[in-house]
Amino acid sequence: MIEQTLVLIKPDGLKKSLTGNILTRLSETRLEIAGAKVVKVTRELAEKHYAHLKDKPFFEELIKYIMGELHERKKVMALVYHGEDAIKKVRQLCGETNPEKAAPDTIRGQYGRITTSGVYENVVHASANREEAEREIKLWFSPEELVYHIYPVKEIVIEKVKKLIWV
Ligand code: IDP
Ligand code: MG
Repeated sequence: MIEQTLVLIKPDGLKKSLTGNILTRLSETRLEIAGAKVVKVTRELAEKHYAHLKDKPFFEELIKYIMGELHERKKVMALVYHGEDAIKKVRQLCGETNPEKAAPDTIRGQYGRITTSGVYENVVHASANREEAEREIKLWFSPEELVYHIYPVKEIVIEKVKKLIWV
């Protein structure tokens, strides 16, 4: 089954200069990158992304973490990987949520840590299942930012849209 999955290189991954290493590990999956960009994460985006965790005691710290407030890097790298069984392949490579429990040869096992204040700094996010992947890809990317579409799209005409262009 051809799937797409969202990967985020979290602010700790960027601060630790792990982007290249993480992309190299992800290339082991032989999946294709369908989209990639650097995103400044607003509180609104962070809260939507982690909406399912809003009742957890670590929610506020998690929002600060993904917004980059713990790492002086107010951005994440967002990627969509595309191909056969993409969700499971990427998730397995990332490893368990708790970086101390993640197998040592997974990305989280290699590079993650738990801070003294209890945040799981696990350097990457990966969609957990098909429903989550669809919701997250549509939250982080517009169809125009992806080279392959597995979810239906439609064309609309927008007039009088304010945008930046090169002068
Ligand atoms: P996942 O990232 O493996 O899918 P989720 O349960 O969706 O795990 O949690 C989202 C993120 O919240 C995790 O990646 C981790 O950074 C953080 N997190 C999850 N559970 C805990 C916890 O028990 N303590 C501290 N942080 C946690
Ligand atoms: Mg999750």
